[in-house]
Amino acid sequence: MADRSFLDWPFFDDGHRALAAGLEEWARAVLPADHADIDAACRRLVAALADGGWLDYVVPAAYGGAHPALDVRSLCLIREILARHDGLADFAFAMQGLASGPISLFGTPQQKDAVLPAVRGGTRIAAFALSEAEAGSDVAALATTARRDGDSFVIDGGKTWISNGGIADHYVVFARTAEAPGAKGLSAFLVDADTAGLDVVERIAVIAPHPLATLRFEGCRVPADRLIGKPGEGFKIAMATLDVFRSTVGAAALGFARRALDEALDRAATRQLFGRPMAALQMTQARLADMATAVDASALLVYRAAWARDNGAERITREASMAKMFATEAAQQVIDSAVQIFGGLGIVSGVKVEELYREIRALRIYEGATEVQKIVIARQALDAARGGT
Ligand code: COS
Repeated sequence: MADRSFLDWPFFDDGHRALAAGLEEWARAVLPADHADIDAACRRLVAALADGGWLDYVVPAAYGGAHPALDVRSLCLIREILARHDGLADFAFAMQGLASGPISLFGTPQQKDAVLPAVRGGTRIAAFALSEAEAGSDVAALATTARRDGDSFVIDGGKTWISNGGIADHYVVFARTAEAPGAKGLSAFLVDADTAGLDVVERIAVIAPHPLATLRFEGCRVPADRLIGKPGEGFKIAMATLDVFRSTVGAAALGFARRALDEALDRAATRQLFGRPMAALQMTQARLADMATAVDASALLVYRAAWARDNGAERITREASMAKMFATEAAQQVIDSAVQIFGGLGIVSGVKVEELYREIRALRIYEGATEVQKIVIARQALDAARGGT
């Protein structure tokens, strides 16, 4: 049984505790999903998450959501619990949030009406199209262009590593509109998947399978009312969305780590070695102690970031980066230790810790690799030392 004592921390209220208990019960009944066909599994998971009422947490109350604005602690709790049960369920949930986040935060009322109720209802699958072959970490270097032409924008270029690519109903696409060089010349657009000139040119197979694709835009014309926010605000929209969702990546890593710790505790207690349970060996105990401490330290950083945002902090860039970096790196170590405790069994396909070992790897890369988080954290620390914000 995973540790629940963290739910008594002052970051949470009774609503969060009820949410965690309800989702735990639901997850035990419904997960893990059948992953045989990943696209179909994702579609079913999105529908099931909607039926369970869990997608109410990815949109604001005005569009059927559970809270007036996105409650980051709820998003983190949900990702943590889903990840502990089934990485693909976490993925399906997270993408509905990340790829509707720019609309929730910056969309026009018309865009919100068109997208948010359907995302919440599980009838519209969402994708966030930022990364390019030559611009993932360096967002300001994006090369995809959007040229104004009368009442439309015409998008040309390519995107890659796009989660839900191939099954999404819409993509939030970031492109250069060139109001200024670099970060100040990007804009965001809501592009329906069936728009002429937008093609899925490659599906990418990865170590922990989920829908992932490369997209090509060739003369892809979208009405001007598909612009999200103002021209030139794309970088800010991307970063503000990532501020919210980066903490949730840390939360997913935390869920994977908690599961690995549970599996390792169970294994250490039951596996006999040198005539006694493995847990009696001090080397095993040392490992378990490090794992348990890493889990709690991750939880503190994740829920601190989420709490700060929910309590009105306008930007939680530093807190979110710390949470994402620490929790994903720590989870990798925790899971590696769990595999070690399992010995040969830990690398057998289909054994839970083997699955976690594959699941965790991408989280140290996507939504800002660890190296990017270090840049962000160091900049903030240096700014603060110089007397900035
Ligand atoms: N919220 C709002 N505005 C922000 C912001 C945030 N979190 N972060 C930066 N900005 C603003 C800055 O304030 C700056 O505006 P001013 O010049 O008016 O102050 C502007 O945006 C440019 O910021 P910065 O100078 O930091 O831009 P850089 O190009 O140097 O940014 C990093 C570099 C690495 C921080 C950025 O490109 C990044 O986060 N990259 C990783 C992106 C990512 O997660 N990719 C994965 C793809 S999504 S799966």
